[in-house]
Amino acid sequence: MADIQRSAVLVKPDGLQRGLIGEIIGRFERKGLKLVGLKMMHMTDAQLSEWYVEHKDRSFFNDLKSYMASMPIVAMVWEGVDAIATIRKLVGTTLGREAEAGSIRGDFSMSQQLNLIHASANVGDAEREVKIVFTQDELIEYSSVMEELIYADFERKK
Ligand code: 3AN
Repeated sequence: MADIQRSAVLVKPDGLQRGLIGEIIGRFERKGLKLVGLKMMHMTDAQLSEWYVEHKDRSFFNDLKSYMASMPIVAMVWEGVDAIATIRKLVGTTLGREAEAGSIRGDFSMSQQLNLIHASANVGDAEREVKIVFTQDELIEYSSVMEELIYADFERKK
């Protein structure tokens, strides 16, 4: 049985400033993921405190929030079978200079903090994160003509 999931993705300030939005979206599109939400925004301190709640006691928490609030970001929601783990693999591990070659961080980042992109770590985080930046009517339901080329029939049945 297919597990169709949604993942919240942010192109962080460094990704936007470095002109990597198209590159990142292109990788997800080519993989076969489906875009269901997209916007450019400034994240507020309140949104970031909620977003990074698991890091609230870490030394880098305030620094991370100010960097994320310093410039606009692009927020997206991508959908697909097992989308959460699939996207984490495309993104690569946290420390850019050690991330796997071929991943987004592995190909474009050297840093632990300036690592270009955020992607939900698990189903609970994805549900929480999507709600922090998107309202229900900003998530667009549509059928993609590509789906039957990307998945076999049995994989597309929920
Ligand atoms: P990931 O984004 O790979 O899931 P997390 O959840 O461990 O990584 O960390 C969230 C974000 O916090 C990272 N993307 C990175 O920007 C920042 N971060 C993580 N560890 C550090 C650190 N030791 N120093 C500074 N920033 C960090």
